[in-house]
Amino acid sequence: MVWTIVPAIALAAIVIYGLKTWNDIMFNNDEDAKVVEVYAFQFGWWTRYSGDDNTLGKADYKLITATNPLGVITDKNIKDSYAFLDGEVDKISTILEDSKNDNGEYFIPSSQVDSLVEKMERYKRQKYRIQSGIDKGHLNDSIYKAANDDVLVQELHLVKDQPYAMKFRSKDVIHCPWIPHMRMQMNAVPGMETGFNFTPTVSTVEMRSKPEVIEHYKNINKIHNERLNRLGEQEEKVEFNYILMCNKICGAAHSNMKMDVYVETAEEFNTWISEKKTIAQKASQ
Ligand SMILES: [Cu+2]
Repeated sequence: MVWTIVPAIALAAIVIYGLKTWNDIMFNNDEDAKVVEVYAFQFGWWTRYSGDDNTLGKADYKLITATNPLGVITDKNIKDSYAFLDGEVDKISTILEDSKNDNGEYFIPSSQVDSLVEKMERYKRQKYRIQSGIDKGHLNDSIYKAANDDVLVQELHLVKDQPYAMKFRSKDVIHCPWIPHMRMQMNAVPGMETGFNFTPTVSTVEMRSKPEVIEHYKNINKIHNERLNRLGEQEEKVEFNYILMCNKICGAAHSNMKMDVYVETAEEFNTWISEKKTIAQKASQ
């Protein structure tokens, strides 16, 4: 009997404590937490700050273009997508027209015609889906206004002791944003949003002044510069930096998925972010 009751109580305690911690991290509705998105793609990262409204603008993969890597929904991005899709359709129909002889028959293989037509239909469908599901016409500016003050960058700056609500998305395959020094990671899964709450408590500068970090980097610099000397290159100093990297084997350049992370003072952060353009500012250029 005692072998049943004692483990049962012990396990119940562990499970309840674990569940409480899990809920604190995953379903934390702290309104002071700043919302920041990290977006994964093969092979790199985007960081999106939610701006003064602390709300990320909506996004949809159908709007992803070279100039809108996260598919953020704004009136301009919708129009840009139409222009891109129409352009692709025009290009293909020109190729098809130019592939006909004087009798109006194709002189290229029919398999090639089929694949061009298929491609063209795909672009048309994509435009139709944007028109029917995303584009709300003159209401776009009010419905999607949360995106206006969002800021897109490719590094992660965090304010020390500021609570954050991190959001993760992926463009293509499952990635795993991981900040090893903070012992935190979360899968970024295509088609859904994941996230957690956390508060960075040790700044980059403080980390650099820790004896064990100094000792560790002394060694790194020694090895690094021995190598540079061997190669006949200029010596350099490597300093501690937090890093966010991918912890899921996601493809050939998986190991390139690194992004610098800075934990700094609010003043430093504000100076840094004030030099970045918001989505609305970029759109009006
Ligand atoms: Cu990855």
